[in-house]
Amino acid sequence: MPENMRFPETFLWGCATSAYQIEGSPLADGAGPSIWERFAHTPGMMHNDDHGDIACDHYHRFRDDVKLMRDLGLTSYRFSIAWARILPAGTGAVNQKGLDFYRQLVDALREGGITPMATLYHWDLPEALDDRGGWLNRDSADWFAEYATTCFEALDDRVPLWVTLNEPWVVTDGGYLHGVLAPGHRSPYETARVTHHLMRAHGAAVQAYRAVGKHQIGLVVNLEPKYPASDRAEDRAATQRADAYMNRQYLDPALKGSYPPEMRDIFGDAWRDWPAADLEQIRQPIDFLGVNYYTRGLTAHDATAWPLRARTRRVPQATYTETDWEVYEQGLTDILTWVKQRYGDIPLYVTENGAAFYDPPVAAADGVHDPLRIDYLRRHLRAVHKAIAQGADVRGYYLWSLLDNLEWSLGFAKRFGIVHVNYETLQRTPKDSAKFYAEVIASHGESLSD
Ligand code: PNW
Repeated sequence: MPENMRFPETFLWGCATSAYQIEGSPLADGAGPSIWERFAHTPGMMHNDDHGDIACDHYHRFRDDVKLMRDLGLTSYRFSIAWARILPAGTGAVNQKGLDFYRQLVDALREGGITPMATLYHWDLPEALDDRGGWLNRDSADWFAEYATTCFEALDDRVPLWVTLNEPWVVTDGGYLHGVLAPGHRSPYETARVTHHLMRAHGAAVQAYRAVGKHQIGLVVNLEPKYPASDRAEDRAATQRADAYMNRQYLDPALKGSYPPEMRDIFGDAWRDWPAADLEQIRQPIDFLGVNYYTRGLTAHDATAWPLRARTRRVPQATYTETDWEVYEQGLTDILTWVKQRYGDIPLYVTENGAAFYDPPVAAADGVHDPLRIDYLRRHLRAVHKAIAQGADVRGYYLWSLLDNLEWSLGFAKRFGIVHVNYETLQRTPKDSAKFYAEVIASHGESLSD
């Protein structure tokens, strides 16, 4: 007898996207430029010189995209709000047209019975704030709280689920350590500082929400369970550092009020001990935690890998996605149950999970066949079910992504969507994986039993 894969009746079935990756028209209707606007138009930063000027043109086609979501049977949708559409200079004057766009989107979702989850920061800091030091400026927490409050006041009557930050680790590692994401800096000193300022901003936004909001707010982190590549002591120590760096660096301050002890070992002088009052501000009770999961890290010691002295090992017999991530679904079960074990009972959402595999730029007459993506999704949805069976309080799953979109500096070449986008015509074509997901949703997961 196959195991019954039915999910709880109230489980939310969603897709996730982010503003700069899908909307296009980043400067329309009074919006200010963001750091991604600047980065994407800096020669050499983007694959194929791609940029978000048009992207999926969701800004003009959002009603059609909501129709696609209804056809899929989605019960929730996670999107992000572009800070510089709301506050073109980052602080100060509010741009009503920016708020109107998101209000219309949210109203269309609700008419379709789709619960909105809004992310306040998915990497697109207003350029005007970057010119004032951006996340390196200690005032950034206040800037963020001002922006967050503006959004709460305008939209909390119709948005029941809020996210402060998307993946602070990626912001710091990609944006300030390795320079592959905006704003493209490379400094361990900056990285350590930005981590702390992002976490303070998170805390400040949660505090602001308690003053004006009536629903739920949480944090989204990308987690990668780290496993030692061997039993050797140096591989085990490297695994601990990698886990501290990617996973505990954000969850420990948010949920326990301290940074992991390994941080100084990793960053040396660049790490600082922060004032206790800061840590208190960071540790605000949150209503849920969002977990983005793509892969695991089989970890080995490597003295040349700066500054972590650890590297993810390739697994010869494993399947890899187009972004070179090992397909390892057990890692999703492991990380969800690890969160419960380390941080206690907290409502969880899988706020992103999905894969880029090769799909042709133009859909064929009979659609887009993406069996590898279906296989990836089936394995990971079963892994979520397994985590629930083991006691993790998982309340929803958001597939990354609804549409093929701008995969940041990797450009449009990496396709994560279950709906294909033709970037010449902007035509949408649901892939086979969209039909697969619609069946999962319609059967509350029971179709995963086959
Ligand atoms: C996430 N990593 O980014 C983001 O939230 C999305 O905007 C993005 O499109 C999606 O995943 C797919 O990449 C990540 O290196 C980027 O571990 C890098 C990592 C994880 C997540």
